[in-house]
Amino acid sequence: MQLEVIGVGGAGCRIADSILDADPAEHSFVGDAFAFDTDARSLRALSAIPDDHRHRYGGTVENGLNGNLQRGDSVGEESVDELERQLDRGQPSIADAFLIAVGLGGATGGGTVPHLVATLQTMYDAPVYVLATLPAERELEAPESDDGDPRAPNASGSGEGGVDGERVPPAGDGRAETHGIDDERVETNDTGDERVEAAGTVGVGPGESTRPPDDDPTEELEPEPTTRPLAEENATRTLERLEGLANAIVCFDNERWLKSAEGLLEGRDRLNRELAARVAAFFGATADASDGGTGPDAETVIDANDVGRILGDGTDLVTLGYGEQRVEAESGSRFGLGLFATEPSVDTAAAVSAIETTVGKALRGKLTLECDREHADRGMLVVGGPPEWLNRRAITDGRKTIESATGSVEILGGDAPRPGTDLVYAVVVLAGIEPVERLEERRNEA
Ligand SMILES: Nc1nc2c(ncn2[C@@H]2O[C@H](COP(=O)(O)OP(=O)(O)OP(=O)(O)O)[C@@H](O)[C@H]2O)c(=O)[nH]1
Ligand SMILES: [Mg+2]
Repeated sequence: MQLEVIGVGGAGCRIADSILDADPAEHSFVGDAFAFDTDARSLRALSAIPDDHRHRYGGTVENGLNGNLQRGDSVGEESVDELERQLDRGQPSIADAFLIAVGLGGATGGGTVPHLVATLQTMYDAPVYVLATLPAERELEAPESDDGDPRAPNASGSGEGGVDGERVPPAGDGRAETHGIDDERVETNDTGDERVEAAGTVGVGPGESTRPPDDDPTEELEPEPTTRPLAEENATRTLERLEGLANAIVCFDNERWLKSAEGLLEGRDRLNRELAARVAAFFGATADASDGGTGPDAETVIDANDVGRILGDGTDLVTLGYGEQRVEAESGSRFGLGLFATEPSVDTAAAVSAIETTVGKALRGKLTLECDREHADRGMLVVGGPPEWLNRRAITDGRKTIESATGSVEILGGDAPRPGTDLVYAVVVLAGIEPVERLEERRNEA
């Protein structure tokens, strides 16, 4: 299955970028990836999406809409035809589905996505799925600033009043150091010791260059807001707008995935990688030989129809679970062992146990959006890994485990043989998971 991945707004573009980055060469599921934003600086900071698939819109809007959803809605409405035409740089007409990534707390993404989804629904037959992040509570904090500038960041954007770790002030010119996109420091350093944080009123997230772009050295750089007081309200409104438009909404709850003292700007690259890895594990399983993939075919292939059946078309919420375990794999080539390979020598009990473990982690572990497993209406299990480890009976048992946890009889199972790898992994997709506590609380408040 081939997906047309479209990111809208800062979060959406970064997530689309991460998905393209995680798209496995041998089982590529991304047909095209696009990034649309009103903020040129955010677009420039992307790494995987090619330049001609990045598009800035919104006329005179400079650095995004800073959470003004009403403006986002009008800009989105005015721009949707322009955005839709951008897609012709790729091959949207042969896509099996669209996946539109958006951060629900913002204005650009949140304002545009309902218009874009509606337009795609009328232009194409393929289903339109939305991949949406829910804001973290620590973003809502009113900014602490002397001059009342709503863009001035408070300490690291953390709702808990900042981290205890040592602050490293920005370099002498008032700008934080430039970090490359590939800078792994955010991930490798959990203590925050080496973090470059906002001091005073200039704040930038790691992985974000503060240098003016080469083409326009005079461009004024507004700091990115570290708090978004309207994020939760925006999220609720945009979710409502999507009702009846999107086929399904895959959710990712930033609150659950950030570490306790971590600000969004610090943690977001890691979060995006985690989310992209889950998306890739799921949709990568749907990319088979007919998509130009290589290697052995799955015993039970999941295709676009299966995905459509499980995700549905009633704007149901969807959550993803993931588990993996390293195993000792045959040292075969990635391109399939073929008929002439020596007999694989994996102990059945070990294979069964690896699958049981990963399915358990995927089902009981942290989901992209926490939900009561029993509420899921439909689901899917994909087990991937070295072919000799993919024990059929264990996969069937895994599917039954999910049936009994959810009480649903609509659970599909599939496998994804990956020769030459040493990971057994399981992805659990749960659809129709409402009521979800995280959202009900907000709705009741609204
Ligand atoms: N997971 C994740 N969430 C993000 C990221 N960036 C922002 N968010 C979330 O997405 C919400 C919206 O932020 P943006 O996507 O930057 O907003 P936007 O769509 O660009 O809208 P404006 O900047 O207000 O014009 C925030 O409130 C955060 O909850 C990211 O890189 N990853
Ligand atoms: Mg923005």
